[in-house]
Amino acid sequence: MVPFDWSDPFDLEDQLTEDERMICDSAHAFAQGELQPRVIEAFREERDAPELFRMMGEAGLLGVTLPEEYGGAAASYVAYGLVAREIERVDSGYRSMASVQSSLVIYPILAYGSEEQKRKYLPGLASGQLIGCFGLTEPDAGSDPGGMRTVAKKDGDGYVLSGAKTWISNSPFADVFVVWAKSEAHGGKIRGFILDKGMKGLEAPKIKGKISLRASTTGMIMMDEVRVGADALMPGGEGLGGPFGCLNRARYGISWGAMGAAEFCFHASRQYGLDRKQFGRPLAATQLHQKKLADMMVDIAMGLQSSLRVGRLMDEGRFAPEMVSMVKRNNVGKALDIARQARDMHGGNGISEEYQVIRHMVNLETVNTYEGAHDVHALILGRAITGIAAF
Ligand code: TGC
Ligand code: FAD
Repeated sequence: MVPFDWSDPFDLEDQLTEDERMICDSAHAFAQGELQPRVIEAFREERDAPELFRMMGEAGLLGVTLPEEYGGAAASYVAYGLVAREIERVDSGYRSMASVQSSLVIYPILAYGSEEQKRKYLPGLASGQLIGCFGLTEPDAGSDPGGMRTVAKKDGDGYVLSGAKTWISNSPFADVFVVWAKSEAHGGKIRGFILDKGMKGLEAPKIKGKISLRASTTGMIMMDEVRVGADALMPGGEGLGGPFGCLNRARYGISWGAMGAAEFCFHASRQYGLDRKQFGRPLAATQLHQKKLADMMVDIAMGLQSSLRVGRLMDEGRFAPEMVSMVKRNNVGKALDIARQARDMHGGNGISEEYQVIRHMVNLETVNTYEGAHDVHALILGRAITGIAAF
């Protein structure tokens, strides 16, 4: 028998490699040392923070799985998940910035880009000197990206792109735009293009007034006949499988990240219950408080184990997208429940920015919607179970 550790019930630490533990420790130190001190004000002021990309790059938190020859750390997908967990323990918006850069910009360029595109963009993206964004969602095509209207028309050797993307993380200050469009020259199939900031006809206005994810910048991508050379087209990744290949990685990372946010809320609720006395005893001495903590601990431990399993399978090239839907949907849904409970368990203090649980709660509302809404993942799983698409 071993002593029980409520903060790591299944000894996750023991299941990590030495490298993964080191990456996790350095992500934890960076997140607590650099991100935690600025997040409350950043969220309150809805502050743009492009400088964080260089800082995250220097700390080795971008392009974690990218091969070293392109400036990455060539580490495992489990290590990538651990980084997401540590960043989101502070704020889902900061994790969003990092996961878009790593899974939605670095990954497609690595997987679908030409050698020239890889050499041009990947080292700068991994170091955070370049900031990337990923344009899939449109005003009339969210859960159904196959309904996108953005088109790429042939123009001599190159293409002309027209259309609008919305709800795009990082876009207002991005240097590199990975944009998905229906290409007339490829039978109307979806293809990925890499656009550069400053191209004529390319604008990326900020979406203001978010009540959630306020520490991360979100915008649109407006393309009014943007002319690009043939070298802007990524040779690989034809059809919806192109963007979905990236989403598999990002959704997997989110499954870890959401558990980081949940752990923050769980630990804060535990401490609050031990410190706060009502009716002559700590709240933690009441059965209801203990039951809520027990539910949180169990859901987090189960969620982390399932993400670890999917990460190991991803590292072995043996994962199925449905596995990713399971962990994204489950872990974000549980994290949102945990954050809502934590908000309640803090009483009036729970609505104060100082206690931070309400910030996690409103952030997780976005996380539950983006990268495939909670119910859309249920439909992906329902299709896998029944063979019938019910979208
Ligand atoms: P469907 O018929 O299912 O598939 C069309 C083609 O795509 C392939 N495919 C996948 N390939 C790899 N991985 C996956 N997960 C895949 N899912 C589908 C599929 O094999 C097929 O290929 P082919 O060659 O036969 O054509 O497509 P559908 O149109 O019926 O799609 C339905 C559904 C619900 C699965 C899909 O549309 C969906 O997942 N919707 C959710 C949209 C979404 O997740 N958007 C995310 C936007 S990016 C974002 O939110 C970033 S936030 C980041 C941050 O800030 O952290
Ligand atoms: P809709 O698709 O209109 O869905 C609305 C509701 O209807 C949801 O509850 C959904 O579950 C439900 N629903 C939809 N279809 C069905 C169905 N068939 N059956 C039953 N229920 C259904 N996108 C990017 O491309 N890049 C980004 O960087 C990015 N960052 C984002 C950052 C933020 C802060 C936010 C909020 C979003 C971001 N998104 C990004 C967009 C995100 O992926 C979409 O918001 C998401 O896919 C849902 O699309 P939608 O908002 O159009 O909702």
